[in-house]
Amino acid sequence: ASPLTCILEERRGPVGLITLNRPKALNALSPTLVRELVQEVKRFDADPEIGAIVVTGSGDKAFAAGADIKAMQPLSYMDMHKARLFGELDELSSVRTPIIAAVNGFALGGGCELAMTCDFILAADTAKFGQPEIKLGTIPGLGGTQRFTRAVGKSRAMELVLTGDQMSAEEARERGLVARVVPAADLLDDALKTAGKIAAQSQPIVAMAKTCVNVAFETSLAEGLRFERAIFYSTFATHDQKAGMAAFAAKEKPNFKNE
Ligand code: CO8
Repeated sequence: ASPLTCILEERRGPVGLITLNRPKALNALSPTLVRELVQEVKRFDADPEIGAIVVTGSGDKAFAAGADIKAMQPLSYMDMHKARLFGELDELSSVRTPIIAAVNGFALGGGCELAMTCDFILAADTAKFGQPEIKLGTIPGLGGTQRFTRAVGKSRAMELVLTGDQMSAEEARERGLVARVVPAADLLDDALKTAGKIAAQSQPIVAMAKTCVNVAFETSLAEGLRFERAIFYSTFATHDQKAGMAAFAAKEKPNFKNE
């Protein structure tokens, strides 16, 4: 495999840590960065030792300040159409391992969209979210008009997409875009600890729970409830449900085997 040039990846026990690493461009997304990111996420997903993934940005200034504007500026419609810029990000939707975005600093444009593509967001108190594409004469192209609107509601999403203004971490928490806000200095530790808690559970059961929550965004309530019930029943065909409930009754820690 060729060496990584735009991201760093490391293992922290059962957690895979990926750091977007183009600090001079505030970790702006380039085709290489996105290709490497998706490749390493998929590698962690295929690794039975890894139970959760954290994605963060290098430095304390930015998670990612968007797609690389300087690289995009000269592209034509046909360039965009043919290149399917950042199309690999669609592959993240088939990843079973939970992905936490640990957002330090700016998450703007494609950076905000990448964070929203993850399963949930933990934010530093210094984080800023926004879809500023309108100020560049374009619009969000990686889900910003869709996921942002579902997360914060139509009115505020419309205001930010049309003005390009930013939202604070605290507001993002109040509106449900982020799960929690933590002091910037504690963000990575907190994200790794949270990922560790998830990685300590049964991996197949975690994947089932993740799928069910995601279905809530894609179907009617009645369908979603039926889907959840079927998956709930199916957990009773696993070793780990037996082990988890037996351990509770015995006042012991469960020994999950991921089966
Ligand atoms: N692309 C390229 N370079 C960037 C980007 C970016 N998105 N953001 C920052 N940089 C660079 C700056 O050019 C600067 O480089 P240099 O030192 O060589 O001049 C360096 O990073 C530091 O940035 P600033 O000096 O601007 O730092 P400030 O603290 O003054 O400002 C901001 C920080 C507010 C974050 C500012 O940099 C900014 O506004 N950045 C652009 C934010 C933006 O508009 N993002 C949206 C980009 S468009 C997008 O994401 C579309 C995605 C959809 C793709 C769809 C594909 C199908």
